[in-house]
Amino acid sequence: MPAPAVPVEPPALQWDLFCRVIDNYGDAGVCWRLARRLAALGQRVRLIIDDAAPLGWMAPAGAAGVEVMPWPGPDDVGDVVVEAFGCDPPAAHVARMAEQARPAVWINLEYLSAEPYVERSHGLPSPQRNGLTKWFFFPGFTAATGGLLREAHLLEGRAAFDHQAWLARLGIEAQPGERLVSLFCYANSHLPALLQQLAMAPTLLLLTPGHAQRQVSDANLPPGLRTARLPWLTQDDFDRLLWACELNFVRGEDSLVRAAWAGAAFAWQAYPQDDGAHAAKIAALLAQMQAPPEMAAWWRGWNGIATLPELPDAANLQSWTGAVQAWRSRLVDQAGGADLAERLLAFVHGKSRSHPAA
Ligand code: TRH
Repeated sequence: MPAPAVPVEPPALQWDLFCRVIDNYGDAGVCWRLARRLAALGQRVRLIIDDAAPLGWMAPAGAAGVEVMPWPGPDDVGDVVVEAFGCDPPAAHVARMAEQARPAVWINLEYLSAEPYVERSHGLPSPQRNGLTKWFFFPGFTAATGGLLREAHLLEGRAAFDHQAWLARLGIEAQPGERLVSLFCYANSHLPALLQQLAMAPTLLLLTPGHAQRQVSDANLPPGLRTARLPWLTQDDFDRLLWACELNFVRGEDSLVRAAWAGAAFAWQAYPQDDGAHAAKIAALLAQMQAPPEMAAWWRGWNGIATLPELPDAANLQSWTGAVQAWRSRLVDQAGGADLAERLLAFVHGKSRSHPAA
């Protein structure tokens, strides 16, 4: 009788992940999480980044299997080239890619959105003038997209998390009966109103560096509200911050995903765009989350699209928490539980096979 077939693991690929830091921290944040996740899946990763400064606080310890390199990166070409957010790898690197007998799989990792165009565009080829093909890979919230980054055992870690011990390490102590809320935001004219609304129940508001700390001063806090100023946290501790709070205010792309995994009530501030494109992003995300109407209304107000309603009290905030947790379950279960890195790996293996040596 023939021996049963042993599944053969494909060999580790060399990934070159190109990142330009344009604005804020999402570029570096998403690329670092992807690099680390691919390395955890046994891949070899070079993260070529034009400004590595944010990694100094996000990931001071680095990660096994990830080499951080300054732009323009290496002289050789790996098996996979990922350009984050259409950042265009250096021309010399693209020229070297075009000379390869077996071209690298070239991926453009796009921005995250819940809008319908994502499913239509995910996985499409973009033929280049030099004969190469660049593939669009869209993160997203459905099985027909590239999915979301989620580390193995993240939710188990979240379930076992001891928030009091973690807060104590940061020197933060909530008073009895005080709820914990985190704030990571852009400039927002509704902040004074938010502070008033939060003060309706005893609250300790944890302020991240930058916009949140600049806009909230201890001098004008309503009674009932206390604040603590956080240092820049590592990405892992940023996750823990969201786990420690019962209500999180997040912004941009990466912290939105982390708020989903945290499973606590949250409000998202989209990066405001002059053409108002953020309104469609918010509407699509709320629909995808199946957010209850009062949550959707508050989010719209927070994003300056409608009047800001009252924040629900703790009992009514449960409907937000329930919606986030139900959404999290749906996200985790889809595509056989594969996260973005696993879906990207499978996509790249498919393209390697369908693109034999030229
Ligand atoms: O910094 P952001 O606002 O970035 C955004 C998004 O990338 C958006 O897509 C882009 O269009 C816009 O910039 C220009 O928010 P985001 O995406 O949540 O990234 C923040 C990163 O910083 C995230 O990886 C979490 C990390 N972080 C820490 O690691 N420690 C901290 O203390 C804080 C506050 C954040």
